[in-house]
Amino acid sequence: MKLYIGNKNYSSWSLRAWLIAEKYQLNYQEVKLDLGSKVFYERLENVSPTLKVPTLIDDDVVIWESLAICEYINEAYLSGKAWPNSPALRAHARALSSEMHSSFNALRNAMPMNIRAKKQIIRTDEVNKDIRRIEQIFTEQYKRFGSQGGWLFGAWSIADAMFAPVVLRFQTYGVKLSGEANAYVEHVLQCPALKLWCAQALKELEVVECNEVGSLL
Ligand SMILES: N[C@@H](CCC(=O)N[C@@H](CS)C(=O)NCC(=O)O)C(=O)O
Repeated sequence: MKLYIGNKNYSSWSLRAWLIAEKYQLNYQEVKLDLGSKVFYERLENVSPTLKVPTLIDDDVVIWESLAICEYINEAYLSGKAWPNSPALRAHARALSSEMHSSFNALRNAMPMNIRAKKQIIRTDEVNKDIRRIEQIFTEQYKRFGSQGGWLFGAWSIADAMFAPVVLRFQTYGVKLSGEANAYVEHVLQCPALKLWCAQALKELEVVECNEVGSLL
C-alpha cells in the first residue's frame, strides 16, 4: 500500500488516514508531498482524481477521501475492529465521524492545523459554536466510555482518528476544554502514533502561508 500525504505540520486530512495505518503497523509506504507545490500536483496527476491528499493506492484500488480510506483499511486489513462492535455504537461512531468530515467549517477556516505554532485568534460566534459542539461530544463520550480505554468509544476507533486534528488545533490556538472533554484531549495527546506524527511535523521547515493564521503568542 502507498499512502500519499501532505506536510505533517499542516495536513489534517492526511493525519486521519495515516493514524489508522500507523496505529496498526500496517505494511505501507508513505509518500509525503509539500502541499500546494508544483511537485505535489505533478506527483498526484496520475494518482488521485482530486489531486488531493490523503490518497491510498493498494494495487489497483485507489481511494482519495480520508474517511473512505479509514473504512477500506478497516475492512481489508483489520477485520472491522476499528469500529465499535455493536450496530448501535457503530452507527453512533459513524455519525460522529461523518459530522467531523462534513461540519465545523468555521473552526476549520479560523484554526487550520499548524502543529508547530502557538497562535491566538479572535473567535467568532460560529467558531465558539463549533468548539462547544466538539466539547459536548468529548464530554458525553468520555463520561460514557472514558473508563473503558479513554477513547470516544472506549477502544480506539476511526472516530478518534477523525477528531485527532481538532485536538491538535486546540493546542495551537489555546482552546481549553473542561472536565471530561479535557481528559479526552489529554488521553489523545498521549497516543504514541500521534506523538510520532507531531515529532515528525516539528522537523519540517516548509511554510504554507494560507495555513498561517492568527497572531503569535
Ligand atoms: N475531503 C477530503 C479533503 C482532502 C483535502 O482537502 N486535502 C488537502 C490537504 S489537507 C489537499 O490535498 N489540498 C490540496 C489542494 O486543495 O490543492 C478528505 O477527506 O480526504
